[in-house]
This record gives sequence, C-alpha cells and structure tokens, in this order.
Amino acid sequence: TQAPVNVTVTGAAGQIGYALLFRIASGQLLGQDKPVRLRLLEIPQAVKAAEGTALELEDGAFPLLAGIDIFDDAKQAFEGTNVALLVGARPRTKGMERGDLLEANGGIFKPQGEAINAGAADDVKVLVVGNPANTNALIAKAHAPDVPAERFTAMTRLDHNRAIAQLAKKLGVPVTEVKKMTIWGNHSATQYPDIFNAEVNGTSAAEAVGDQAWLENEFIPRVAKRGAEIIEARGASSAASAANAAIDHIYNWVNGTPEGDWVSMGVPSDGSYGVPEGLISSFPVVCRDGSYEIVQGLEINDFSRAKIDASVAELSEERDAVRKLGLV
Ligand code: NAX
Repeated sequence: TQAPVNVTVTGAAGQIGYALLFRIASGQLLGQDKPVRLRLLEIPQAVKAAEGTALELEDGAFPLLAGIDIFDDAKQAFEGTNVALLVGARPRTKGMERGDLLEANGGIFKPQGEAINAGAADDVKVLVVGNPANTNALIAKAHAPDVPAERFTAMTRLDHNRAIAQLAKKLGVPVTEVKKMTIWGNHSATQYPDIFNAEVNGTSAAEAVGDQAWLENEFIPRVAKRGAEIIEARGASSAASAANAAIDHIYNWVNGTPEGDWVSMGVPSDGSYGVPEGLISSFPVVCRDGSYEIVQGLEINDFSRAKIDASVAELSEERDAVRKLGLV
C-alpha cells in the first residue's frame, strides 16, 4: 500500500471545512487509491470545534483516512504537507476598508507562506480558497521563495462550475456537453466567464446562444454575483459548492484534465494574454502528470479583451495595495 498523502486544511472548523473534510477522507480529493493524513489548522478559539469534526471523521470509518492531527500553529500544520488547502481567512466586516481587509489577511497568509516554505514537502501544491483568494495566494507565494511559484494557486473553479451550469441550463443540455469554459481574472465581481472559447456539443457556445444581451445582462452578472444570490437564499455563503470546487481543482491538478477540455485556475501569470507576469489571475489550464499549463493561442475578441483587462486591472490594484503594506 502507498504512504499516505499529507493534506493540510486551514479554517477546518468553518463551513467550507465541514463540507470539504468528509470528501477528502472518502478519497475524492486525490483518488480512490490514495490514503490521506489530515492536518487541520485553526485559530485557538476554534480548535475545539475542529476536534468535534475530527470525532465525526473518525465515525466515518473511512478506509483511506490514515490519521487526523489538529494544530493552532501554522509551522506544525504545514510540516511535510503535500497538499495545502488555505480556506481560513479574515472576512470583510462592516465598515472595513479594502486596505484593512488586505492587511488583516496579510497577517494570515504571510506566516502561512513562511510555514509552507519552511516545512512543506518538496512536491507541495497550494490552493487558496479564502478571500480575497488571488491576492492572498500572491502574499503566501511571496513568502515562500524556495517553493516553485506555480505551486501557488487560487480558486476560481466554483465560478467555472457555475458558468458551466448556467450555460447548460440556458441551452437545455446536460452539463457534460459544455466544454472549454474559461474564467479570466480575479475571483471577484469583475471576473469574466468566457463563452466565446467554450463549446457545446463540439460547436461554439457563443453561436449556440446567439444572444449578446443574455450574455451581457444575465449570464455574466449571474455568474459573478452568484455568491450573493446564495447568501440571499440560504442565509449563509456557499459552502458545499465551494468545497466541491476545491475538490475538483486539486483532483484535476493531480490526476489531469480530460482530453479535449480544460479547467479554470488562478495561477501566477507568465505574461500570457497580456496579464502582467506574477499576478495570480484565472486562466484556462490543462493539467497533466501533476502539473498544469496555460492554454495558449485562444482568440480574444474585443468584448472579451475589455472584460479581461478590467479584472486584471483590479488584480494589479490589489497587488499595489499589498505592496504598499509591505506584504509582497
Ligand atoms: P467560515 O467563517 O465558516 O470559516 C472560516 C474558518 O477559518 C473559521 O473556522 C476560522 O476560525 C478559521 N480561521 C480564521 N483565521 C484562521 C487562521 N489564521 N488559520 C486557520 N484558520 C483560520 O468561512 P467559510 O464559509 O468556510 O469560508 C472560508 C473562506 O472561503 C472565506 O474567506 C470565503 O470568503 C471564501 N470563499 C471563497 C470562494 C472561492 O470561490 N474562492 C467561494 C466560497 C467562499 O466564499
């Protein structure tokens, strides 16, 4: 049998953590042949709640779950970790300015980047879920100079999955018929879900829709503001769907993307599509053998160009703001 893969989950006692941990334990993160050892990180006040979740995980008698350890210290939590899911973050509270939010999150993601740099396994893969996800990933990356930069990623897979679902619904097709969806830019309201490069039943999704007004006035805002729609309906933010997207992100990164399709990931830009190098921006990527590549050569029309540029401008502003704070 294989040695267990160490998976660290921060914010383990939160609502995404609760939905995520059972799916990891059941083998859905990495595959049914891979035992996992969970390392949970929480703030001291939430350790007891994380211990409660660990009791329930034990009660699942999951064949692939080799052990659970709980920490309130980042250095220990990331020791030997192969997969790091950075879910815990400081939410924006009433009256908080963007600068305050970035600074508070810097206080979390800087030490976590340092801890990953100091102790994680050589093959560590990092996914930042906690918002502002792209910029939090940028901060963590900046403090882990010994870890290859491309191992720091941010989650836009929930947006990607939402876009697939909305498009499939509009066209009355199963979600499996929608391929090559792309989310560009920031995981924020400026994100751009691109259907011009997407395919439905092997033909252009934009042509199949044939309705620019629907695209501009319904589809794009619906996907970008879906988080608010969920809060309005559920009285709490997306949790199970976010956990599902985190599972999808890591599963594809580790096990590859299907032939003839791609996924969206927030990854450090190499300058592709005019996105300034180093910014963590969402791109279409293909995964193979445990690594990913940005899909090259896609046609970007004027409409898409303007949308991508606006979201990337927001990412540049966030980077400038954390630079000013000395966080990157
Ligand atoms: P919760 O507030 O339920 O849980 C967050 C947990 O993180 C809490 O238990 C808290 O104690 C813990 N925490 C705080 N600081 C920590 C630290 N320094 N180390 C370890 N743990 C820490 O939030 P939840 O609904 O689970 O959401 C978690 C994050 O995901 C939020 O930042 C949220 O905005 C973000 N989301 C990101 C999404 C994405 O697509 N990228 C979608 C869903 C979600 O909104």
